[in-house]
Amino acid sequence: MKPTPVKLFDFSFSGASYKARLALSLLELTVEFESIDLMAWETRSDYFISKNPVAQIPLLELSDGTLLRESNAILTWLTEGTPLMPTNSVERAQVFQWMFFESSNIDKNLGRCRFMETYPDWKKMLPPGHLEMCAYLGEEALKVLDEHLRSKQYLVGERYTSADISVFAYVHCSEEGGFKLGDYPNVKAWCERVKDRPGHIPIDYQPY
Ligand SMILES: N[C@@H](CCC(=O)N[C@@H](CS)C(=O)NCC(=O)O)C(=O)O
Repeated sequence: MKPTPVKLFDFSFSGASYKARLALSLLELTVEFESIDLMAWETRSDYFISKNPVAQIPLLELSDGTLLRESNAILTWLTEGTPLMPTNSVERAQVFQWMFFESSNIDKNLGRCRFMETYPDWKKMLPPGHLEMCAYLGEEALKVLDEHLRSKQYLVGERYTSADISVFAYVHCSEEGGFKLGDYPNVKAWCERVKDRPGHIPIDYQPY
């Protein structure tokens, strides 16, 4: 029997955690939430590291005791067997293609710029030029996305999938990191379509 999700270790500001929070809402799944305060270094506490040695949220606890980490793996597991995850092998591969792109090109660039602009004290921890490189690579990622969405409503197979959830998480709030979505009209229109989906919740919605 497939285990059920029971608890999400989460933090409101975190775009990675938002992917899991949004999928749970879209799928009408109720879980317990435990806030792990990034700014108070709670991800580095002995309590949390005993659950996730990588010291990162999100972390999803399942009814059989499994602890699942990595937002895109959590998203894949939650949406498996639902309309949010295609069954066609090519479309599934395309969902993963966008999730890997998200992890390497979006989270690392748009997500990092948003974090550093929101908490500028942390900028001193970065090597010189690092944030400028993230800003440049973030624009490159938005260009790829905007071109893809020129003739498409959603990222894969013309319907809303977990690829859209994954990529939306850090793209829709990228203006907080200094990006201008007005420069990417297809991305901006896609963000509005995603926000209109039944069950959608904003990133700062706190279910606890
Ligand atoms: N690849 C991971 C990244 C998760 C991640 O970067 N989590 C951040 C918050 S958004 C975190 O927990 N940082 C705490 C730390 O590094 O101490 C995923 O997608 O889940």
